[in-house]
Amino acid sequence: MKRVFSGVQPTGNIHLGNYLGALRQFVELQEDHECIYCIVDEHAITVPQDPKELKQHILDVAALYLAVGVDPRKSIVFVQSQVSGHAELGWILNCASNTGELYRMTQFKSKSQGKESVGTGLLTYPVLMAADILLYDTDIVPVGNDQKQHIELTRDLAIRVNHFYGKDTFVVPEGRFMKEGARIMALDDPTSKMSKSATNVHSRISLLDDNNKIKKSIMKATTDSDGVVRFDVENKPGISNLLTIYSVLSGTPIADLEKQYEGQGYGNFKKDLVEVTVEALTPIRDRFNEIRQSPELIEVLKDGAERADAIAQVTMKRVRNAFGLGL
Ligand code: ATP
Ligand code: LTN
Repeated sequence: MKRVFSGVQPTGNIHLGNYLGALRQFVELQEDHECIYCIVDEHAITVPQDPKELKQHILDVAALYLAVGVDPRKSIVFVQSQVSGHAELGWILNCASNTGELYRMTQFKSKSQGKESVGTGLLTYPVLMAADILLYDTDIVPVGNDQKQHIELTRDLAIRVNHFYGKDTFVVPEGRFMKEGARIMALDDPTSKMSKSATNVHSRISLLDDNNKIKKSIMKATTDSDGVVRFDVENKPGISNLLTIYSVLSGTPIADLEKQYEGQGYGNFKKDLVEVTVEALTPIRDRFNEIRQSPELIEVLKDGAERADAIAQVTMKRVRNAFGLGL
């Protein structure tokens, strides 16, 4: 069975972008792959976090994994900081990377924009991500489009190390991206991606938003003035983004939706999208509330960390040996 690894940062609650771009794949893949899903708390501290809030967010994201359908009997679910191999391999890979390739990362460029000095973690963060992936001899990494460049870097590092230290040091992984939903855009600005950390709460729909908030955010969503429900990312990015969300959540092809709303303007379309979204998210929210309270959640994460650590230790032994580290 091929091995799958992916992670989500506990920097806030999972939104529709995370769900449609990444988590939907997590659930699909666990049927016929060996899946490892991580809550990457060490990534979250690349920017300052409130320690109490971070602890809560870790459990929120874990509960959301399970609420969307990740099954701990099929997949390993754990918290990154509970397996020390991530930080250790992160260091080793730092020494195999060069600053030039890290400065080129578009996420680093946008997060450091205009600042004279930024946290070192923000620069070296993709190396830790590479460590997360390579630590488990991962074949497939299900992620959103925004992570493409980081996956490429991971592959480059694996190939480079294999070249210098032996071709069997690392498995070279591949990214896996959805055809529809790999890049859900912000509702208030369809030219930038929906994100957990954007300040405007109406830029995103969190999986835990109540029905009123969902309605407000969708009704406020930026569209255009020509009032035609048509998919055209270049000229009509707002309505195209909403069409994508509608299509994926309802399972209706975009072409059918265009026909259905022909000559109707955006009002009806948005109203129906509110309904479709509420229908999709209500059961997730209900399951979340149940799981988040349950003492079993911690047990799942402890058991997951143990199983992950067992795999990680085998890799670390091999990697230390390849690099000539230790006795
Ligand atoms: P932040 O805004 O705090 O950087 P984020 O919303 O980008 O967070 P992550 O935890 O970094 O969320 O990402 C988790 C997964 O969700 C990744 O696989 C990422 O590619 C995917 N993802 C994030 N945003 C989107 C989006 N707008 N559309 C599709 N997939 C997304
Ligand atoms: N960098 C990712 C989160 C992340 C990840 C990973 C995804 C950290 N480690 C390993 C896949 C595999 C992000 O910011 N979205």
